[in-house]
Amino acid sequence: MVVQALKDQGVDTVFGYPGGAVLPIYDEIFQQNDIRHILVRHEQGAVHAAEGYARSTGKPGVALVTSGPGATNAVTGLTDALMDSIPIIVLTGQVPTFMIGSDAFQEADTVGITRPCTKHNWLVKETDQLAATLHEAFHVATAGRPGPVLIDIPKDVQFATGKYAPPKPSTSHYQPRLKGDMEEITELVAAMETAKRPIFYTGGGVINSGPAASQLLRELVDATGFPITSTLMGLGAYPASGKNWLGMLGMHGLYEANLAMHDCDLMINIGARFDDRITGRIDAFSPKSIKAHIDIDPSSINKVIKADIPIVGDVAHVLEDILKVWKSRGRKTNAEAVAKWMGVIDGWRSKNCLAYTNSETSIKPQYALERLEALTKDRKDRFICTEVGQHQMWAAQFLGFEDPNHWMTSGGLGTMGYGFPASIGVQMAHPDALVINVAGEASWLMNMQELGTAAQYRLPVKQFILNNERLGMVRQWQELLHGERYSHSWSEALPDFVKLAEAFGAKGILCKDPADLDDAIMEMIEYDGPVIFDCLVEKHENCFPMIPSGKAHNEMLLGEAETQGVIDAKGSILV
Ligand SMILES: Cc1cc2nc3c(=O)[nH]c(=O)nc-3n(C[C@H](O)[C@H](O)[C@H](O)COP(=O)(O)OP(=O)(O)OC[C@H]3O[C@@H](n4cnc5c(N)ncnc54)[C@H](O)[C@@H]3O)c2cc1C
Ligand SMILES: Cc1ncc(C[n+]2csc(CCOP(=O)(O)OP(=O)(O)O)c2C)c(N)n1
Repeated sequence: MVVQALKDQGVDTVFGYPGGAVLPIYDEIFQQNDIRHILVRHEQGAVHAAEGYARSTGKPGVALVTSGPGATNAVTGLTDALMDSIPIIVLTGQVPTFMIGSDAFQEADTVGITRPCTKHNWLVKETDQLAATLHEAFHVATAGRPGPVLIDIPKDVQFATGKYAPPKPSTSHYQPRLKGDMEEITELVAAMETAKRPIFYTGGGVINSGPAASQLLRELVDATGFPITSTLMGLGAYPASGKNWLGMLGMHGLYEANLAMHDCDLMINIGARFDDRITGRIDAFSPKSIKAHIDIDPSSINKVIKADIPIVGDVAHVLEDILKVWKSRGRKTNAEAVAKWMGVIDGWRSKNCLAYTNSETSIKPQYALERLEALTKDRKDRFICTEVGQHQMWAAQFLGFEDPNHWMTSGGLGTMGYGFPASIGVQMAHPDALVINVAGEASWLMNMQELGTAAQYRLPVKQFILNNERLGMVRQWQELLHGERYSHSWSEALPDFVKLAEAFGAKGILCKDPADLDDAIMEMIEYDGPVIFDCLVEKHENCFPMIPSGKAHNEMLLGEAETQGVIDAKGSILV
């Protein structure tokens, strides 16, 4: 029933790790060829791989793990997917129903443990409920605001036989609203017609809504001429080469994007959730603007920031209606004022906030990413994953994303160890694509065991490690906010990454000289197999711009290079 339900739901790949409580399912997997099972090396890896698969395809990802430690190892991945609204289905084995509650071997209260970190979960005690529950799980994971679901299946239920019910059109009570309220949409269009300093602030919800949403967004931005910025999670929904693109906003966002958010008079939030890395100090957040908020999850609206124009609905549906209404009313904007506004933004842009001082002797992490971008940006099949830290922010700043679903990163939970298994999931879904995980050495080591998975399946994932021998983001905060007291923010026993790669049958490349970088990157790209690229970078480089936690958008720290000498003793200034 489990395998048949997965097939009927269109699943082609399952990431998993076996154990006693799931052996009947593994036995069925062995006896069929329609679904590929990828044996990871840790259950956290299975869940992140399923996330990478889901984010890069728009289809739900599936993981299969055993009871007890298998299930508890999946908790970080589930929480990660919940925070970032990623649709995944996790199947866990459970001890037989008659042993539940007896402290049986490898028993854990999986539904209890995962209740707060799933969108929904089920313990299936009756075999006849199994098929319907599996189909409902796919519906819940993907409908409305996507998220992780978990189905806990006791071993006696797995051994039993029963009647399989194929999927039918959903009769579920869970039917999220897709169409926005037309009155609110008309109010938003009226505000767009008169706005002098408008801005689109877009997020992961545009990606979640599917490719049509990105197309409609492009049409709306190009037709209105309004500037657009995006959260970390929404990169690629509007192309980085687009003329109205301001770059990412938020804590490490661009100067021009953050100041435009602060000074705008109409903020149109499309599928973003006013995360604290965006708002900074709430009482100083964009004080003079009318705020419209389009979100499929009613609980997201008014949660952090009061919406003047709340629109509950799916991004694609709402954008379609906005365009219809706006066109029917004569495609009006306050063009003169908007042109002036773009001029102001250009002034901020001229500050060149990503400028950095390059070096001929050591590799600056920004330079490494600039070269990676130059050498790979023309490849439509490029997918980028990241770990968490400075490298993640530099990747967001220095790599340009032209299409949705090509950027996989852990935003809400900020899970070190996410990127490598996620890259495995992406590569499984796109076998011929160029899949690169931009990593810090500390994050990468958190799930390094997945090198075994990459080697076993000959997955040509490229691990581009910006190795500063530091927990760089932590070290940066300690430098700027904790009096340069570097408490436990470096590792003293890093492995030789080239030997490590070779030990697993992968390729290792070491690069420490900026002059060698281009050739080394090309060698990495051209190698047909997994590669660990150990890029030794400047150890104490800081990632700017930076809005310290709890500060306002216009209290941004800039780095030395952009401030043209107007800096304080620490090499940074308050704007
Ligand atoms: C080290 C570090 C630094 C960071 N710095 C930054 C930073 O500088 N800038 C930044 O932007 N982020 C940063 N982040 C990420 C940040 O923590 C949040 O994850 C991110 O800002 C949230 O993005 P989002 O608002 O697009 O939300 P998401 O988590 O993507 O949420 C999407 C929203 O859209 C809604 N939605 C989903 N599907 C649909 C649909 N079909 N239709 C309509 N609505 C839908 C959801 O209900 C939700 O409200 C950082 C993370 C880390 C780890
Ligand atoms: C699992 C986990 N533990 C701790 C943290 C806190 N944290 C955020 S960034 C960071 C340092 C990351 O170092 P590295 O991967 O080397 O990247 P860098 O910042 O140097 O680019 C730490 C410890 C986290 N995000 N996730």
